[in-house]
Amino acid sequence: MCSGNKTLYPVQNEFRFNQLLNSMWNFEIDPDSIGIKEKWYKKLPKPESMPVPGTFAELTTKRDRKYYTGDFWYEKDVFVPSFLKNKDIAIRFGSITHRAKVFFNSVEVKTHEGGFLPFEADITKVVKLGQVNHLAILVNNKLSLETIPCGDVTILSDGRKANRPRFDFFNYSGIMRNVWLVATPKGKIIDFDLKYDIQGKSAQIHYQIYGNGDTAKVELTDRNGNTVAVQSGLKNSIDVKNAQLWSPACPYLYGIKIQLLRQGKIIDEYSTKIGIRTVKVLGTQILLNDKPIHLKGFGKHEDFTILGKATSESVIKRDFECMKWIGVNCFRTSHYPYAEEWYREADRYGFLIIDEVPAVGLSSYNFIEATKGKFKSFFTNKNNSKLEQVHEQEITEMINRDKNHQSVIAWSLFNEPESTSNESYHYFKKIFNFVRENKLDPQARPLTGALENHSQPDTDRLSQLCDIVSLNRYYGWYVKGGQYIQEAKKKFIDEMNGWERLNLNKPFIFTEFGADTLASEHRLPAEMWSQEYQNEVIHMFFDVFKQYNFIQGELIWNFADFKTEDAIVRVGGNQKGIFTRDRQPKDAAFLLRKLWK
Ligand code: GCB
Repeated sequence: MCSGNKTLYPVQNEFRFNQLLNSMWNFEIDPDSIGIKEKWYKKLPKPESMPVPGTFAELTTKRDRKYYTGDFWYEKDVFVPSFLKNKDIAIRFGSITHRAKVFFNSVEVKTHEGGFLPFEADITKVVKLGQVNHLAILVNNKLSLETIPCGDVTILSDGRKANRPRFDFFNYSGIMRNVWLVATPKGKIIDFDLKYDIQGKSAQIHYQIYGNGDTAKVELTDRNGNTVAVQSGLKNSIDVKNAQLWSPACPYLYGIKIQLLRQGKIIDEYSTKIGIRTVKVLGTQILLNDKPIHLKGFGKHEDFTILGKATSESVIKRDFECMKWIGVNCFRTSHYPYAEEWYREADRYGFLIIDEVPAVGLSSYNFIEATKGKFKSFFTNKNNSKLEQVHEQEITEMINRDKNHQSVIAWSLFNEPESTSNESYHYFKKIFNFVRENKLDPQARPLTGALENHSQPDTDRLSQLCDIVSLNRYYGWYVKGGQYIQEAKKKFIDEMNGWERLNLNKPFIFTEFGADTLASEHRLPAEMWSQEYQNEVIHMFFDVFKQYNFIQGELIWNFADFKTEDAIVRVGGNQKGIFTRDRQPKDAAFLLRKLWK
């Protein structure tokens, strides 16, 4: 069982109530961090309006606001109806980027570190029922080497702070996911674990319910709502004869209804959808329901024009429709856990997810310098114990949040950290042991992490920790691009021969490969940045993939173009998308559709 924040996705029934608080909120920046001293949590002095979910950086017309770094505040009046008396009442945030202090009726009720995972602020003791209450949140978006994602802050000549991300996506911040008022009974279901066994045509669902009742009743229903099985007890197994398994080809979902009882009386209820499936690694194969599966898909971002990283169910739907059209079965939530609505929809669509913690930028070189051989160990710096603690907290919260999604098939514990030194090995050994020894995931799904180009067969130290070895490779782009693409292919084959010789007996997947491409550019012969060149790079990679039978998947970088910081190698952001930022196909989309279908 995981420790840390436990916050089930809100549901509404006889026992539970929730109300979305999304709308225009009040907003004010606090560049001198005077808000606490001047009691801004009572009332903001000069607020402007700001959408929740939303992010100021994508909405402003001013550069200093776009890159604003530091403290800022949100404020909202919340009416809490009196029929919620005798309930536990909380405000639930889908996430706040990167850290938050929550005040309710001027009382500090919660602080939370980490910008991509949900948390609840319990307001039961301070709420005024049947009245308008005041909610205020102090947010801070500064990057540091002690938190994830990593970066630092520089001071500009006019005294303003400026974030320097050590990662290649725009550091959008604020309240970018849903916010709810939630009410739950005093005696309640706090959490539940599910585990599956499949034998031939039947399956067993092993469940454990955490809560303050003496027993539970669990009902499984089929797609049409007919009862399949009923079981009782806080910990037990349900036999399912003729089980319909969940897979990308057939994402069959059962309904599960959990009722918690105390002295024979139902005190709480929680319902959701589940799919029966198993995931294992066996030798060099990844097995879904005991059958080998080849992963085809993308590294993605939560990113869209005007929205930044703000959750939009329309974007989720469009992305998944494009992914179905192109014929993929998998994506990685590079480089942070996405909003919960992505996973709920992936369960329905049948996409497999490699769920990634925001451990990006743990390196003394950045992703471009990475190819230039600059080296200074990141993990010798004195901030590592704080970093490790935050890293572990975020892994715990991610697994806790997502463990019951059938779409999640693996956990990615890092993206491109320093990976060749003793220090990094020891740091990550602790991180991987933390997950395994504490049995954070009841289903013990495979662990992985994305390795950058320094991790060659003779230098890498982290693949030995991984159940699946994930490589990010840019042969034909950062390594020997354009007219040198043949050399790139040779180097790539040399590397893969090296891995083959090591005979790690583990599945390998490619979690990144690709080329920046402007949708406007055509060139004959192909040149870098043109659509023809993106196709050439894809052909080159697929040609090499088919030569090695331990390669079990390819997730191309990236699903769509996305916003980054300004840089001389970025034209309006990263252009490696197979779709444009507004989700229209580049030529490569038609090529991949052929290769993947
Ligand atoms: C990488 C990073 C990713 C970048 C990508 C690129 O290796 O993991 O965040 O966006 O390269 O396009 O440079």
